[in-house]
Amino acid sequence: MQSLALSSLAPARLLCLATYLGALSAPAVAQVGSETLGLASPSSTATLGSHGAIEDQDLVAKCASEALGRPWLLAGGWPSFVGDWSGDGRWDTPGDIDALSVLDPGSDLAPSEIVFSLLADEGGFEDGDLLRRRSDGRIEAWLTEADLRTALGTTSTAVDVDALEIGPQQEIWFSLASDLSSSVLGPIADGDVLVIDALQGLRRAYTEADLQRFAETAKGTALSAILDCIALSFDPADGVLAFIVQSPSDIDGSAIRVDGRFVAGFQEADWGFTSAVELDALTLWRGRCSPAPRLRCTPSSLGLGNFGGCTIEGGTPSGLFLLVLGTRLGELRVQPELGGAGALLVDANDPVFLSFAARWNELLGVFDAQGRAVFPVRGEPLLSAPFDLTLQALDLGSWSASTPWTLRIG
Ligand SMILES: [Ca+2]
Ligand SMILES: [Ca+2]
Ligand SMILES: [Ca+2]
Repeated sequence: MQSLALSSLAPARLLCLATYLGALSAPAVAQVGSETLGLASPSSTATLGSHGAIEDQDLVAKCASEALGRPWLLAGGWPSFVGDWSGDGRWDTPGDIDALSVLDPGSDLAPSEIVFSLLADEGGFEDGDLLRRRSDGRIEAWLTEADLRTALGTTSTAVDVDALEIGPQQEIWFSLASDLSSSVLGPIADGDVLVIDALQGLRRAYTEADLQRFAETAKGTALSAILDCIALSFDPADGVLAFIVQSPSDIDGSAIRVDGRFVAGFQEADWGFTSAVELDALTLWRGRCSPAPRLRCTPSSLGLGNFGGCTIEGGTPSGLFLLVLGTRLGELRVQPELGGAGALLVDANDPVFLSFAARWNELLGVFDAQGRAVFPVRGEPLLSAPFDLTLQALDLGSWSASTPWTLRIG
């Protein structure tokens, strides 16, 4: 098994890893068909079988054909996704993601194609802002809460988007976290589904009572009050809108269609959570199922000179992987067909990345027969401490990027 220590990786000759990677061609894998893929976030900490705890801000992924969900972006990966949005020099972790949509559902997923909303104001953003990660690694408001207030005809600052789907014409399907009085639509319930589009402006697509009826049809029985609509997505199989409700507890993780059916492969039990779970964010799209190898390091904070350990699971059995490290965030898309997490999150012009890339042959590792690899890391003063380091692994056998992990050094 490959053993790696950052202590052995002093800057040396400059050989650009991007050039090296560009010279590699993607493996000639058989073209697999597309299917329904999903990303979701729980509303509070839940347990996903052997994957362990999934927290409020975590995103789990699932293909319709998979028996269980799996981690995609965890608390340890988020800092490499949002960077330093609080401006204190350290990368940050959002508290809770409560709405999520893929911007371009016609493609394989890359992180810059996700729009999301926060449960609470943080990082200089409002809980009603719709946020997107730019390809240069910065988070921007794709649509601001102020824009929404204008569209809704309200001056209330209590506008929190808790369900989101961006439609094929970039129209915004959403639901609010709390009831609101709108000068355009009158009273709006937190279970109503609203739409803003360029032609018609704001309209109410479905009422909370409509969703109650659809949920009861899907379940085949009368239900207690659904209380709230907390996630929205079109079913990519045929474009029918689907939603998740806050209650009752046995369907608050299931995607229910407005024609009174469940989305195949995305009922609550299909995710494989082994504790009670409520999914407060969901997005479905159609693409190639490409599970990302999962990278984790413990501890996430390393004092200078201290050792920690990293594990990759879900890699190609007995295949090669290449570790990619950097201290500046960007988006190094090696090739458009890169699977797994869909992109490498480091900045290709980061001097620390380039110094590691110069010794890429020392960053090669081998997965064991179970597709697992374990290696040590040591906190080295690559920059003046404290600083953050992002790590990803590139599975050369499946040509997929692992989930990111963030090491806080110093
Ligand atoms: Ca959440
Ligand atoms: Ca929100
Ligand atoms: Ca709602």
